[in-house]
Amino acid sequence: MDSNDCPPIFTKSALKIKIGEGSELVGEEILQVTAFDEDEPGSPNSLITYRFLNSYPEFTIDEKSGTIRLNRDLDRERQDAYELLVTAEDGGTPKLSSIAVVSIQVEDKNDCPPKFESFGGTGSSSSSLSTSRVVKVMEDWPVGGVVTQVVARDQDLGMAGKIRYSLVETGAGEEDFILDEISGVLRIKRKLDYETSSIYNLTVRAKDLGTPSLHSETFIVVEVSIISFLVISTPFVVSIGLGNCNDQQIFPLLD
Ligand SMILES: [Ca+2]
Ligand SMILES: [Ca+2]
Ligand SMILES: [Ca+2]
Ligand SMILES: [Ca+2]
Repeated sequence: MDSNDCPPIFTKSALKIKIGEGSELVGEEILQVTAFDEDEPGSPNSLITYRFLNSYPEFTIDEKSGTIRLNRDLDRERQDAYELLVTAEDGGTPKLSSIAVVSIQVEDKNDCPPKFESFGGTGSSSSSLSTSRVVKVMEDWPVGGVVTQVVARDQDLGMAGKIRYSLVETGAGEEDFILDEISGVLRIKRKLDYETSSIYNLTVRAKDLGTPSLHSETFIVVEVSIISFLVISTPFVVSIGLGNCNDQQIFPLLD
């Protein structure tokens, strides 16, 4: 009469695999764990059941075969590694079991396009709209003067997360501006002239250096403010009766 004196033993108690992120392998077998039990073949004492001790919705295990499948897509930006604890338990009384560890590393793919951050204006007033950013510049802002800076982030690794900025040619007068492809700083390239162009609707692209490359776009509205030497910027006070008559302001009477 066999007694249950042998626990199931995994052929490998520690396994490491790498899986690319994404959904390509959903439903597929990614590996199989195997254990042996030396008690009487065909008896409950050697009948093995596989289970996870910790559970993730991303993985399932077949109780009888030890086959581990991918149950849903992996996203390296959400979780880049898993450690699955698998137990193999026999059907004896009492039950005996052992544990194996499956380490899964999620490999990166270029699945994140660059994402523009909220706006930071420079040297001029600014406001942020949901789809475009408005920057006001005086028409005498010098060539080379900074108008604004765009910043985008990309969560991918390596080249897939490196960003280059550019002005998209849409015929909106982008040749009057220059955008630094590394820093995202927008500067004036040609002297602005309110009478020629008082508003620009620029399209800015951020692309990553992944293969294939991903990109996104945002919009900058540059409003050119006219320079008027007649503008009086401070509250005007007419002084009368103080000092001599040269201090007094004299206005023509209008009909
Ligand atoms: Ca056993
Ligand atoms: Ca991802
Ligand atoms: Ca990624
Ligand atoms: Ca990317």
